[in-house]
Amino acid sequence: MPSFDPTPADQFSFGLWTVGNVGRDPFGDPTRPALNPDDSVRKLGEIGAWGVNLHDNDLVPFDASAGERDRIVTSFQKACADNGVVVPMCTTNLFGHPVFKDGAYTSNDPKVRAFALQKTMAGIDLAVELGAEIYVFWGGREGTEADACRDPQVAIQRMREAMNYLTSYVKDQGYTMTFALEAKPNEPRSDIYLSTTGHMLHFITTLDDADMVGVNPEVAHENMAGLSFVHGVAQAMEAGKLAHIDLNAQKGPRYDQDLRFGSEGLKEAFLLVRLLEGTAGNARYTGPRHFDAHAYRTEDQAGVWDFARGCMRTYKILQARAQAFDADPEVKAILAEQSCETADPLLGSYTSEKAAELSATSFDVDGIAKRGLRYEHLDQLMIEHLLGARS
Ligand code: DIG
Ligand code: MN
Ligand code: MN
Repeated sequence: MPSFDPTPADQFSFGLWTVGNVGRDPFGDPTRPALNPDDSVRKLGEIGAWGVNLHDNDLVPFDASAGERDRIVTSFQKACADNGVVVPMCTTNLFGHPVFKDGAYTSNDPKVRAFALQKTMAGIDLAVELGAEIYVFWGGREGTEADACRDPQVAIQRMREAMNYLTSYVKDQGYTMTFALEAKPNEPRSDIYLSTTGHMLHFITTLDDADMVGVNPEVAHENMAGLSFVHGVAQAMEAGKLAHIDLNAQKGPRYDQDLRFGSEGLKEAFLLVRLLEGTAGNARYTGPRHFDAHAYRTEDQAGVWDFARGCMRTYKILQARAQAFDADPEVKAILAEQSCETADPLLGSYTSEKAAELSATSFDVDGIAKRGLRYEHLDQLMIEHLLGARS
């Protein structure tokens, strides 16, 4: 049995807020003590994680003085260096403080929008100081309950204004930074603007610096919308816009569960890892594999590290299963049948000659329709690889 121990080459990362989750939920108090960021980094290094991510206030308290901020950052940088852990991604907490209760960049109050920009610029400065080159934007409060409160078109325009302002700030400072926009359909707001990865991919095309901006899809969030996460990630990859990814698990459309990767939706997790690792022959995703998830509320600190190890181990097991699946001669034979037809000369780029020939072509539609595609056997082979019944 191969080793499924994580290596830096796997680029597995966790947010401070994930392993530091204290088990609070809307109906219950914390079940675990808060973790010191430096201790989290040390433990992440011990279990083989490559990177640690953070919101500004996961590390620097909202009301910290400049001196306290510098002391905390210096200590954290040392912890990262001492434990061989990098900081690939940072983001801004624009959802915790009551000031953001009706949004940050989309708030009706221009002072709130200005404060959100100020806080984000400081967060980007911190990211650069820590060596991060990916900056995530998750608009947890960018939404509504009372939809009459603002024209949703204006909300999009305010988001665009904020993104354009902030990419200009990055360029003005001479930073190297890619923005990664993270969609979610709802929670904590009744509806959140730019609710899926698809919405974000279009929104990016309307930005001044679209080349600096990609997406950060999350398994749970697309599943909350009842969508195929694999198809959303595939569209982002095909567009060259998969800047980052939040891996976790979700038991169908319900509240955001942020469960251990692969603990639900195993078939989708397998197909996701197959896509990201390119075992079927597509270009491999080369960015961080970030587990934006947390341990069950039932767990103590030891259980948190069981959770973290489980995320990484399941990813590597699925990677091995996907490699075996795509190397399976029976799988290859069925997939080869699918591409047996050489590309029909009538397809591809349009010419008037081709169109005329196509219009004059007669098709054996009944003959084509009768063809069995052997997908039942193909999917059964996948299930058997997943269950370890084939290797
Ligand atoms: C929630 O899925 C969001 C926040 O945890 C954070 O802003 C972002 C970073 O991955 N994901
Ligand atoms: Mn996330
Ligand atoms: Mn989530």
